[in-house]
Amino acid sequence: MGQAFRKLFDAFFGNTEMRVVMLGLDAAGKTTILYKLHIGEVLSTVPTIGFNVEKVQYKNVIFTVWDVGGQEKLRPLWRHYFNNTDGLIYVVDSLDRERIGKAKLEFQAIISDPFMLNSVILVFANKQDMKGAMTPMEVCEGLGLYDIKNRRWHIQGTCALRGDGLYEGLDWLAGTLKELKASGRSTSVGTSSF
Ligand SMILES: Nc1nc2c(ncn2[C@@H]2O[C@H](COP(=O)(O)OP(=O)(O)OP(=O)(O)O)[C@@H](O)[C@H]2O)c(=O)[nH]1
Ligand SMILES: [Mg+2]
Repeated sequence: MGQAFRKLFDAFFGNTEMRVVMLGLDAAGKTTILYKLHIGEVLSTVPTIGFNVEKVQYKNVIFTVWDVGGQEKLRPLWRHYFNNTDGLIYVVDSLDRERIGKAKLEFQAIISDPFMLNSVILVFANKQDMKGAMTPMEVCEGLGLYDIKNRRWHIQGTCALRGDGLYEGLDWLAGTLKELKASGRSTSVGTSSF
């Protein structure tokens, strides 16, 4: 579809495009989530070196989702994906209690970056299918979400393998981004799905 026609088509059907960056420590489940959303299937993944990017249509929102490798040596590259980002999806391996402190440090660094100050924050507390996983509330506390001021955030428990919670998360993201775009302002309300 030509670009002008695409814009007309989107305007007519009320489609909105949103750029979302998905980050989190290695093995949190980012690539699994991306392809579960994009093709509806669980692909066998290898650690991402660099990034994957796919468009995901949900209702009348077209999300361009950037999934960036989370290994320690790759994390300095995350900031190159920050510009023009409407939303952050931060994925946490809820089974990884040992690294929740590390996950918090990286998370706090992302959300305080000047290029990320306007992005809304969706946290996926992933791997909820695993026995012994932290609950979304524990992940919430672990990341320090309650201390966030003047930002829109939401936490959602997910199981990427089954797809549980993923669309609920996108629903919140779409609704919140549309609301903010319509009002031209942001508010400091956090919500959770425990
Ligand atoms: N049990 C369980 N395993 C999951 C879930 N989501 C992902 N995994 C597994 O976790 C492992 C890592 O998943 P990836 O999607 O490759 O992780 P990633 O966040 O992309 O990792 P990097 O690319 O290294 O940053 C894979 O073996 C997945 O099958 C989940 O919800 N439950
Ligand atoms: Mg990956």
